[in-house]
Amino acid sequence: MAITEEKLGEILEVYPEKVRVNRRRHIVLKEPDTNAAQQIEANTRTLPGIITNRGCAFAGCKGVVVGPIKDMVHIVHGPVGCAFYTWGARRNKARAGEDGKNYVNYCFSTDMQESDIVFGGEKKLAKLIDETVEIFHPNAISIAATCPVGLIGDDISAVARAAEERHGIQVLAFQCEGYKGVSQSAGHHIANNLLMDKVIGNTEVEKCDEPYAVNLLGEYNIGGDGWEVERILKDIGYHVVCVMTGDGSYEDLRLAHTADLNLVQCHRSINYIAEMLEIKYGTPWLKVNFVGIKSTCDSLRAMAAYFGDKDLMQKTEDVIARETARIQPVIDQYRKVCEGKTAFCFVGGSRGHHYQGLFAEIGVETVLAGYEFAHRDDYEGREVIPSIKKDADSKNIPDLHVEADTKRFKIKIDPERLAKLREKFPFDEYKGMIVDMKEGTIIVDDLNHFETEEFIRLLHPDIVSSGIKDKYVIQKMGIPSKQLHSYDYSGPYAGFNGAVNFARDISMSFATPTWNYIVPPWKNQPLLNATINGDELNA
Ligand code: CFM
Repeated sequence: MAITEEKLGEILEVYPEKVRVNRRRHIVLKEPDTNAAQQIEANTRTLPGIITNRGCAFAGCKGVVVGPIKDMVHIVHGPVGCAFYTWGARRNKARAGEDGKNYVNYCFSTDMQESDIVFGGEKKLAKLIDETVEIFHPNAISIAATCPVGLIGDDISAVARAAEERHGIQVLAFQCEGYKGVSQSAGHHIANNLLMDKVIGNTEVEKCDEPYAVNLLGEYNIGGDGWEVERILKDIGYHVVCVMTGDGSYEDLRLAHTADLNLVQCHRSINYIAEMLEIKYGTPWLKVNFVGIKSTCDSLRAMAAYFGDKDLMQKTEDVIARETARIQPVIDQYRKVCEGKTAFCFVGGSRGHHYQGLFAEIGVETVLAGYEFAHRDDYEGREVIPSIKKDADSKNIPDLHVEADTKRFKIKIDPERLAKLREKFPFDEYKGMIVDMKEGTIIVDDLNHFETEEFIRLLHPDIVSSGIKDKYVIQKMGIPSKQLHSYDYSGPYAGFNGAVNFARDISMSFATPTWNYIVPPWKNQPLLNATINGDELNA
């Protein structure tokens, strides 16, 4: 059943009027004219009482952007629960580099107790830093502030400065208290600012000696995604200077200014660094998407076009031909199971868009999609950025002001050639999710649990891709639910091998006999109600 304004009205009817008006602004019914700009409200506070899937600023900073950097120790200054829930669950995998350092498997926390809240936790934090250096010898340390730290006023920056002097390594203090901002998105911004300010370029190294040097931004190696992307890039002949931040290292991050091109996978979490790298060092960025076969091929071709080298272009085509010939027959088999099915695709801030192409490649149509915490530009495209109104919450996170580095700024590509490439490829550009969605589909920002159930009842999707907070509610409704945050212990799903894994896992979701034991609610309800001569008819 397609969604109509009337049906939508019925779903929202139960809300009090103010809530109804608010929620309606977060929902878009895709209109036929794809050129007509459709506006959505995003990155504003979730209304009290609504059960949202969102996280907090601390989660976005420590859990998402900073946490995966493997040769640093990441200290959570706060209660142990904050540390635990931003540690293992995200599946950002890492292997030790040449120096043997990988602390991603450890969870570090000051484990604040009542007495620390009353008397302050600075001494405890300083002691933990000393012990950490003594036992683990990390290349650098991060301190992430949780809510109580901001409330009691512990000065983590002062503790960090003193520790830097004592130990001679960088200690970065992230003021990312959970309550700053409306979601984890605020934490991404805080993390981007400090990494840009203190880490990137903090080295004597001026240039990279390898050809085709790229940074991979916004790739967090969930389930090994980054490893599959790196496999492909290295096969073609690229040199990956650093990955931000999946399986990434502090040492590599310092060299990020030496790359010739920045690749942006997740626009939401890292666009700030991409922009600042361009201003400071003159490095353009390319919006890539390594989820889905076509998107992967498109991204590889855009990269090759940027470098403009004939051999590189040929190698790109060779790898694409070899990989697609290898995987397509396998995907085709799985497609037989999935063909004609429909999906909801609701994830955090970029995957709600990125996975739609991969779903389509296995024959699954996305009928509803959305983001937990994205901004309007992730829905409508970057051209709306100047028109996004600042509110008290967004003003809370200052923009870091950067200027061209007088010594290191370098034009990497002839501006005229870049302008030409822009006509064909998304350099410094992201057009957002809405433009890629079909007429009659629905886009929902900050989808909540009530609306999830109501849209499922109305649209009867065959699979819902979402997260742990709603997975089991959905499955109890008789619908397979695929976590696209953690991949349910599977993956990688990126690149060519990832596409095969995804096709296998999704077809398995459909093929399992489990669903014979659970009846979706609408299966017990008549699809048609009518009366003939006073008698009720149900069909
Ligand atoms: Fe970027 Fe992410 Fe996402 Fe994100 Fe996240 Fe994640 Fe995500 Mo979960 S950085 S916005 S804050 S792609 S943890 S790896 S899956 S919500 S869609």
